[in-house]
Amino acid sequence: MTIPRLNLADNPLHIREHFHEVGAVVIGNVLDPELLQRFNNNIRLLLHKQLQQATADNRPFAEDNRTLDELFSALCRIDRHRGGYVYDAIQWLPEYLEILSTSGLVAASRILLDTERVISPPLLSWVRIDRHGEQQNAFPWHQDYTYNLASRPTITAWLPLLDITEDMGPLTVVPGSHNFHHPVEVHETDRYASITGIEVDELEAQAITVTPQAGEALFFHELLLHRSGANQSDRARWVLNARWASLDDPAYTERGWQFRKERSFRLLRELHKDKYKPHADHPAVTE
Ligand SMILES: O=C(O)CCC(=O)C(=O)O
Repeated sequence: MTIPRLNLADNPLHIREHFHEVGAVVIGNVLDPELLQRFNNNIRLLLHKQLQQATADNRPFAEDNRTLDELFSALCRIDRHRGGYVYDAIQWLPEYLEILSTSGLVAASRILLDTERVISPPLLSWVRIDRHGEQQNAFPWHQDYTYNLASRPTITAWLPLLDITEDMGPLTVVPGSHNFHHPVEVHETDRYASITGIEVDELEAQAITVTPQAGEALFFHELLLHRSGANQSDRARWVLNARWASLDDPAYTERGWQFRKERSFRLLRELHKDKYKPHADHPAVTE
């Protein structure tokens, strides 16, 4: 099974059918190239400003011809913390909000969730910048239901800001794996829940990597099994991760559209009682 590559202009029924069968689709032209360019350019400006502070380089932004990735790499080499400031501030750029609110992402989410009424809880979306050697931020095999916790289902859009190549560690997924809801074992102080009922070797044998290009988006179901790849290249992997939920889920409305805001697994315990297993060394908190 492969991941279908479709287009926003395709028949919505056809797009939805593929999504239900495979659990994931790549949809092209979801992002206006001019908007993407403006976004990337303003991230360059953030990087340029941090570099100016960190060095004696006073050249004006208009004369700084370094690419987005060259600037990030230069900044992280000088001061990794400053790279972190940019990471946070990206989400405050107007173009970031513009992408979430006006792009084809909204249209595609409506098609995939089969409703006109979609919502994107802001703290569930972010831009990932994965550099070679920074594997601590890589996600092991998981299903997103553990972290999203908005409507059932919530979908993820994985949208590269720059083209992705195989050596950048693209997302690795198991097509068709969204039909099984795996329990998780949770150690409340851990960052990630551990998925259970999987054989990693078997998953690896069925897994494929997906390399959508800038302007395309990989959409996937909250139960699709996937993991991060390891970036082996000398460039960073720039990806916007957005989540979309449906307002047609009465249980989501009933709890006031709460979603997972903090590292805690409280909401997971409440919403997926039958899937939540406390880790043997650390009994579940009962508040
Ligand atoms: O981009 C990645 O490496 C992981 C993203 C992911 O697993 C997710 O957003 O659920």
